[in-house]
Amino acid sequence: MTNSAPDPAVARPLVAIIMGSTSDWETMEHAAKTLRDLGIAHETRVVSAHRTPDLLFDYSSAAEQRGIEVIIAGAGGAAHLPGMTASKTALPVLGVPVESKALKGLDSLLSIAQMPGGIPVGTLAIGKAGAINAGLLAAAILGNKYPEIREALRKFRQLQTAKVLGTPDPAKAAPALAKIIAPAAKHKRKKRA
Ligand code: RP5
Repeated sequence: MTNSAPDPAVARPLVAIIMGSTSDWETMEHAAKTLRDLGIAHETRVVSAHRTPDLLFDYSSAAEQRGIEVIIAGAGGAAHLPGMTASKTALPVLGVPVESKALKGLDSLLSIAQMPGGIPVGTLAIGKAGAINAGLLAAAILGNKYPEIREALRKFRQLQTAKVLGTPDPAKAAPALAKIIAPAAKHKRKKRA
């Protein structure tokens, strides 16, 4: 039996994107965009490990029953959200270290990655790249069950490869910039003559 992925426009969300603060949205919106581009239904919520610990427990405990299949959790600084979420659910939890002002996200990265054996968090890169990759990794996990999602991910990868191969010379990839600069350079030469 094949599973068909629910229509993202009407469906129950398969992925939950949670974050410690609204200030994390600037980073986490890239995970949401990635899922949207792949047509994966998802929800987004602020759930703080420190400021709303009871909500964190309730949300994480109920996620599986509500039909969520992957949780992406982003947090910065003393980033306990992904690890504590993982401690309350058997669903795969992907952690995104948000770049902190004080330590550039190294604190977030270590807080999320250095889990004790027994409670894993799949930890991605700091910041935007990590948020995008969390979306792609969630798609890869779901792709094992939903063929349309696997296909969407395959198409994304093909397109990405074609884009790189299509612009092998970065100097030729910036004609717009050359057009802006060239007239000014001509003008300067005239003046000197
Ligand atoms: C963490 O503290 C959040 O994940 C956020 O990255 C950081 C700062 O939060 P705000 O003070 O901006 O709300 O819990």
